[in-house]
Amino acid sequence: MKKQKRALVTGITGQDGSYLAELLVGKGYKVYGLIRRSSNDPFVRLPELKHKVTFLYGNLRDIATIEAAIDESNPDEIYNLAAQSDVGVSFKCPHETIETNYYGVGRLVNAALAKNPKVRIYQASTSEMYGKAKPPQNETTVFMPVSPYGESKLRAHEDFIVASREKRGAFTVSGILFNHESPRRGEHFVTRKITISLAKIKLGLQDSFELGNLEAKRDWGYAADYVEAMWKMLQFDKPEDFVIATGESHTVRDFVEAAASALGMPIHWSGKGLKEVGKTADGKIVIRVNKKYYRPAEVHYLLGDSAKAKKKLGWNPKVKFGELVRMMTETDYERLKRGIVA
Ligand code: NAP
Ligand code: F7E
Repeated sequence: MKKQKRALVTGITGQDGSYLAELLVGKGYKVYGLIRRSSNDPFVRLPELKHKVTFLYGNLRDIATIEAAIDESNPDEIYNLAAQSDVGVSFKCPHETIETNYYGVGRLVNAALAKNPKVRIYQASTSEMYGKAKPPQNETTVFMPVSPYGESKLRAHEDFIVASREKRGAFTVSGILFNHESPRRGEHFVTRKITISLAKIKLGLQDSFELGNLEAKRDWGYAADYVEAMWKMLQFDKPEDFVIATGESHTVRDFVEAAASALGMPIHWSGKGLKEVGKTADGKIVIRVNKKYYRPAEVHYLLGDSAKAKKKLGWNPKVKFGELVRMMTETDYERLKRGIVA
């Protein structure tokens, strides 16, 4: 009989963690998830899955808990999804960001390789590492991060993922994932903020909301497609890094317009810069621009080229921008209509 594979997933209570846990459980893995004492009840909305995952208390900032989780789970594969993942917050909390996203990765990788040098490790790297680099960005593009978040992820990628692979022969890989979203996306990220706010406005539960930079361009894909790529990277015959993206880029403004259209409530813009507003057909102001949501340094244009993943992993995004925006907007509208807050 084939041995049941064992996976340890950090960040399992996050957006990607929940989709990845579903995928791995579906593939017959024994799944362990690292959770913090302060984490929300994991999988409150996925009760069936909750009973199929073994949760272990731990924190990437605490080496003893990492070692204990590795001992107990004895994993064949580790997916490190845990992070202080909010780029805007990273400017305000650089220490916490670096502690978790840089030193935390070092603790996990070193402890895992000390226990089992053959363990396969996936690191959640990011398109934020490209920063100012000219689009389209792929595996050969030079990284130019502009935020503490991007910097922390880049340092972890180079010092622990690439270095362990090249100097120790370890199976350590980075998925350089561009933005990916879903109805499970955290509410402080711009896509979910937009879909929740517009759905509330449509239902008469809110009058208006504020945004920052409307011109930033992102390559937005669907999280469930992206966790499949993570798994494929750890099944590949060699440890290599891969860019995962849709190859389409849209502005924040495009996202607002598509979400508003999905609700049958088109937005008309007027004014410029910080004075710009978005109005509904009856002239009611529903969107304002507020400097508070601008970042000290912005990544203006991300557009990923995932030709390598397509060729070597056979990975393709199934859901593109239009369908993603509709899915997120309709899900939030239906939830709010039934009185479910998030
Ligand atoms: P997310 O929803 O913000 O989830 C982050 C997870 O990390 C949560 O489960 C959180 O646990 C956990 N965490 C935070 N600090 C921790 C610590 N010190 N110790 C242990 N766990 C900790 O993020 P996501 O969107 O699923 O993203 C998953 C990973 O991919 C992250 O590393 C992110 O940086 C990276 N990434 C995301 C994207 C994207 O577009 N989504 C793109 C590229 C890369 P609590 O529940 O306890 O807070
Ligand atoms: O911002 C602009 C903001 O916070 C997207 C994380 O998953 O993807 C994510 O990072 C854009 C930025 O995501 C608001 O300035 C305008 O240009 O949704 P976001 P992000 O910063 O791209 C990468 C790949 C990751 O790795 C990260 O973990 O939208 N923007 N107005 C706003 N952003 C927010 N959050 N809120 C606003 O009101």
